[in-house]
Amino acid sequence: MKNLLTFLAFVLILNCTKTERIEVFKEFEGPQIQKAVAAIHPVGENKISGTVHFDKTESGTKITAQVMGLSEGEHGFHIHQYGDCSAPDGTSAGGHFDPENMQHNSRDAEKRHVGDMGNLVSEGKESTTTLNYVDNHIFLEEIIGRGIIIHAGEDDLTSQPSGDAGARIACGVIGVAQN
Ligand SMILES: [Cu+2]
Ligand SMILES: [Zn+2]
Repeated sequence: MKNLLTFLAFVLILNCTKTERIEVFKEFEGPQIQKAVAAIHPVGENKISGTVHFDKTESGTKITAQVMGLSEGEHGFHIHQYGDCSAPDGTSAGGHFDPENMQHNSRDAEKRHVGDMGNLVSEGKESTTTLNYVDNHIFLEEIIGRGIIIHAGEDDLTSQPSGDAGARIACGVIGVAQN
């Protein structure tokens, strides 16, 4: 009996290696994501290119979009559910990214789809369209791997479920960027 207890105590000591495994898992935890980026590619015959950067800051996620080739006017600009630009019309990106089951709205609204970034406002195909703002609904950890879609028309910020912004003319996938 005494030998058995000694044996069990020995087994318990051996099991201490479990804490070492936990240490190893801690070391393999993914890096803290500070920045993400999506390269924008044309859908179909459109000639659109650009980048959208997402930077984690104290006040929220800083969004910096630079897009070339947009026709003059407003173009709906959203994060869509899937990082899948494979369909010829961009529909593989799914609907607006909406993890909280909200209504479509403007980027300034308190209740909105997380993916609602409003419109890009272009001065014409020859100019670079930019958008810079800080977003308090978008968190890097939940948008990595999802899609960016730019639309042919204006997001009216009210129509459901997606602002009636028309066809999808550009698409990108959000990935981890170098810090
Ligand atoms: Cu969209
Ligand atoms: Zn929406």
